[in-house]
Amino acid sequence: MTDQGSRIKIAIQKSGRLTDRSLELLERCGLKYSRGRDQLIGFGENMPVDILLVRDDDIPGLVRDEVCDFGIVGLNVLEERRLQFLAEGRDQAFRVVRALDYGHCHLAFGYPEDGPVQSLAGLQGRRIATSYPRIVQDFLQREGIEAQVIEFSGAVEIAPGLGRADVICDLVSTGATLAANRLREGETILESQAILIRTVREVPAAKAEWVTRLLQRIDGVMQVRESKYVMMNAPVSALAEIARLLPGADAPTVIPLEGRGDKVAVHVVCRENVFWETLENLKLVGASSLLVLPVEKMLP
Ligand code: PRT
Ligand code: ZN
Repeated sequence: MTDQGSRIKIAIQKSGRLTDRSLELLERCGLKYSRGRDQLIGFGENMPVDILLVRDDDIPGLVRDEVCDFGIVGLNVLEERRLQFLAEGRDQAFRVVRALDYGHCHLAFGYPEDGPVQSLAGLQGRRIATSYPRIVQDFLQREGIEAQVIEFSGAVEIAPGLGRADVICDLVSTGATLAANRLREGETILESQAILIRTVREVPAAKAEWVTRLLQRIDGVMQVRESKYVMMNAPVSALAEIARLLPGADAPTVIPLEGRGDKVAVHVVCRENVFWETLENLKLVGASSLLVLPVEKMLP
């Protein structure tokens, strides 16, 4: 596993909001790694996969330049970089593989509570502070609004208070930061979450097998998050009704119960969470001895 040409490199955020969940995802795919002394690389010990720990803003470029085969980054960063690369004449810099369902937030306007601008209609000719100038400019252009976009690399929410902008456009998750700065949340221009990207070119043949395995494992990890294994006893006559009641269920396994006449054991994987109401409804159609178990791993 020392041949660099056959090792898959994945760029993730070094220290920030996406770091823990990204490492957890790779660990749940079975990856065991040791960190180098500089802490910038996690060397895979049991799979030919290495992790590069970098600033999130650098991840799209590392994948575009094929320094890394994969990257995990917020859609907000990805979209901002995509527009930048497009302006530089590179329309295909990376491919989106999967939305990973963590790191959820949205890019929205924030209007000073007692300011003159309270909606898109008032933006014409105003100053907008943001860390995502290209996404905002792109949105304004599509809406036919002419406004001055001022780039801030951080602390965007204090720009109106400093007199540097009339309005902001920033990431929001709980809304607490906007409220603390007396800003009212306005229109959302982008819904974001962590995204897995890969190089435009196919990986070399030496890596292909492990790439396939890794992607399958990522799918498996994502599927089991909500999946449940449900077991119950039930009358044969209730099988159709049971299948209808179970959310996202695969074809159930039906096992005869020794000496129990028309009763069978039903085992089924549900790809959505199973709530108490569902169990109560199953009981109403004749099911008994209901058991719901979490699913640890899954491979289609
Ligand atoms: O050092 P590096 O450049 O790698 O990190 P960073 O500081 O640029 O990014 P980081 O770690 O703050 O966020 C990484 C990614 O997490 C972002 O690109 C988003 O995709 C995602 N994410 C999810 C968020 C938030 N939620 C979030 N709430 N990124 C930032 N915020 C900030 C927001 O900018 C604002 O300041 O949190 C504040 C608002 O939060 P609420 O809860 O008060 O609304
Ligand atoms: Zn960043």
